[in-house]
Amino acid sequence: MSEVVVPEPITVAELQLAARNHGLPLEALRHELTPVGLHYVLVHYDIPVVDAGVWRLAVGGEVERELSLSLEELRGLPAVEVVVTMECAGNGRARLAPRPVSQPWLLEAVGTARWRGVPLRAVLERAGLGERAHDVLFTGLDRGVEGGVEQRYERALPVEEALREEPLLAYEMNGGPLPPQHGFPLRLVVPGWYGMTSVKWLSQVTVLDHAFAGYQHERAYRFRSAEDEVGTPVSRMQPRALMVPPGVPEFMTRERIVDATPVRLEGRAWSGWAPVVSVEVSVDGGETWAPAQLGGDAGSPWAWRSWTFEWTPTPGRHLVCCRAVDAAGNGQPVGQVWNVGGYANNAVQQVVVDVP
Ligand SMILES: Nc1nc2c(c(=O)[nH]1)N[C@H]1C(S)=C(S)[C@@H](COP(=O)(O)O)O[C@H]1N2
Ligand SMILES: [Mo]
Repeated sequence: MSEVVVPEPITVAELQLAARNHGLPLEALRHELTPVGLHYVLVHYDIPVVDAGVWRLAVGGEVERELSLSLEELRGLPAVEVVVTMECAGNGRARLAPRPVSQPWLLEAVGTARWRGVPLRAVLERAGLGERAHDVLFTGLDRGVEGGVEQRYERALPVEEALREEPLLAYEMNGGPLPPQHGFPLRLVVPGWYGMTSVKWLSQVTVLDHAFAGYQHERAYRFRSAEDEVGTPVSRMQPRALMVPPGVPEFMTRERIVDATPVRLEGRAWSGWAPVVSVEVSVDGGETWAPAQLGGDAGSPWAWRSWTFEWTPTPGRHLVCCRAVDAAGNGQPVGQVWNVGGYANNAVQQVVVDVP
């Protein structure tokens, strides 16, 4: 039985990030929609305070008409709502050995919310895309220095991705205004993609005639097996199944204590590439697997699906695991697939269970 070990001591720098950026307590997987305060938070720099009365969204670059939209004007446009599971690309990073030093997520950098806003496409159509449009750049109000580079947080989408139906300029989360930490007053939400794409505190949308080559594209968010490689960009979420850890925890180790009576294991599973088509559970550390029962998808193809599994544990120590497969055939490795930035580590969850 191979147990999860944290290979090297956590540094103060990592702890500083971990204390600011919180995850979803795994028991909150019981909620189909994550209560706002339990949704994971990831902020590279500082959370800005924005006066919505003076804030405007600027739309410019390779467009026929530049736009400057107030929050009231955006709220006046036809709105849509979509339930979206969002996961940080660094989820699973702290389980890699050697551990890439950044926000040390274990498994909990995920959440599902109902976002309301204006389809990005509708705003781009109002502005009218120029013929040379290549990328659409999203600029946040937050600033910082990262890897020695002074910057505002910025990410871009290729025009064909930006013009898809689902990307949203969101001003509401679970029925209320965006909370400060989730991007008030407006953020991008790109269903299916890892969270770095969904720029918060949005202030500018700029249509470029070339591929954006900023820090968050060229230095960060690339799969590289060595520092000097060009690598390939991180984009959509790999499949992952997570379970609500059963029973009760031991305070320090978080290992679980479960009675020797039938227990229903439950959790959620998602993929940004295609719908999840199967979840399997192993109660022997990944030696043997059995199918879980799949449930609903929160009414949205971009949201996680619930799953359950009936288990009658025997006394002893067990390593309980779960894994998902999507309709495109993507699955989850049992072992690690290492990369420099520690992105998209979707190795299966392993929960140590003691049955007295
Ligand atoms: N402006 C801005 N947008 C941002 C970030 C940021 O630091 N600044 N972090 C990104 C990352 S890495 C993730 S995973 C998601 C997290 O969104 P959440 O905090 O609402 O869960 O926001 C993305 N958008
Ligand atoms: Mo992230």
